[in-house]
Amino acid sequence: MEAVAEDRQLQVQHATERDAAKGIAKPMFGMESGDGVGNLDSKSQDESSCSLIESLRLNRDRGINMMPDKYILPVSDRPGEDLGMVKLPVVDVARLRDPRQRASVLETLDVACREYGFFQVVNHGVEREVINRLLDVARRFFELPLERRARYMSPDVRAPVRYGTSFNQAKDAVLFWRDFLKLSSQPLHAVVASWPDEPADLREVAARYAVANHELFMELMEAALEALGIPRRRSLLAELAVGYSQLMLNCYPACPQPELALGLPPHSDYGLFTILLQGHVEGLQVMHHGRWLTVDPVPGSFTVNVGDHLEIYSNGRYKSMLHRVRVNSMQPRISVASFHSVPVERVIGPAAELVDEGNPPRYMDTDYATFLAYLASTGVKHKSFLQSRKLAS
Ligand SMILES: O=C(O)CCC(=O)C(=O)O
Repeated sequence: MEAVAEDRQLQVQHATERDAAKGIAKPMFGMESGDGVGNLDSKSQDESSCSLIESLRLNRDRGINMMPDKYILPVSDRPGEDLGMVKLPVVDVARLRDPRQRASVLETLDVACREYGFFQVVNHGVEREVINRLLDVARRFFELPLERRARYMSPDVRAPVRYGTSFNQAKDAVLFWRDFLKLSSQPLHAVVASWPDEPADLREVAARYAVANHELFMELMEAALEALGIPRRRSLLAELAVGYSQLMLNCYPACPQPELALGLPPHSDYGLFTILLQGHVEGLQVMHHGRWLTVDPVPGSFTVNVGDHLEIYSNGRYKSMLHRVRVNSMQPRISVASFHSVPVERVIGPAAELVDEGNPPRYMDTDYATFLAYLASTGVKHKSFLQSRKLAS
């Protein structure tokens, strides 16, 4: 009963009221909002399998304003009623750096990671100019003509630079309403030259962002280890300094019938922490006490979530929660997710200090290769990878 009462407090606004309050913006990509549902012709079907943005652009040029069938989810998988916003705990990094306030911020972080698996980060020190320029250059990349984006298309989920569509395009029975550009960002000096050279400022801006974002990740990991009661893990922190890092630039075009589709399906993330930059358009929803609630895109803040690795490392104390992305008919949405973890060859399991007779290990050791093999073979839906690493209790 308490959980239900708490959930009610979290529901502050209904989506339609929020949309009305924000006003309507013109879509940048593709179709105006409309209510027709139908099939694309076969050429468009082929092209839309490479890029959602492109198939929407083609349709607009032909005056077609319809929801393509291949994006229409079965009724049971549709987003359903909007249940309102979640008020995530706020981790203030400026306060974390103040020795007098650190303990109370660590407490907030600990509660957030246990109960929500998510928190907002403010006063993080990443320059506003870098953040704004990254969102802007991401938008300009997705607006490039297809042939200039298509150079980076690859069916290989292991490719360090990859432009694609949906969630796991090769495996998705119904496609998700998203195009993405994945940029591996470790080791930065070695990979930057393989990033797209258009728009001309993409490499410079994304590299500046990647450095600042990784520094924030290191600071948050140090804090999380302290909150878990295992501070000063120098060897782990040294590994994280050269660990796995990747930027995922996401573009969710305006969708003519958002109630039938999702930008991303319910999933959890693989790494330790994901640091998400959202523009001003909402869409991220988190599972909280069995309900999908929307995260407010607080300008200038990051939304951080615990990944599967941190749930495993903390032996289940911290939760890698399901999240998904709703789309809307009003305007496109850009987000940038930064995934961070240990080096790809490193095996991770529950920390020895968090395991004893009363707390036996709850997860098998795992590594990135196992995850990628899983992703390539089955697609990652719901929490299935993490579930596959759980030991029977
Ligand atoms: O776009 C978002 O808000 C979330 C992105 C996400 O969950 C992902 O890239 O895995």
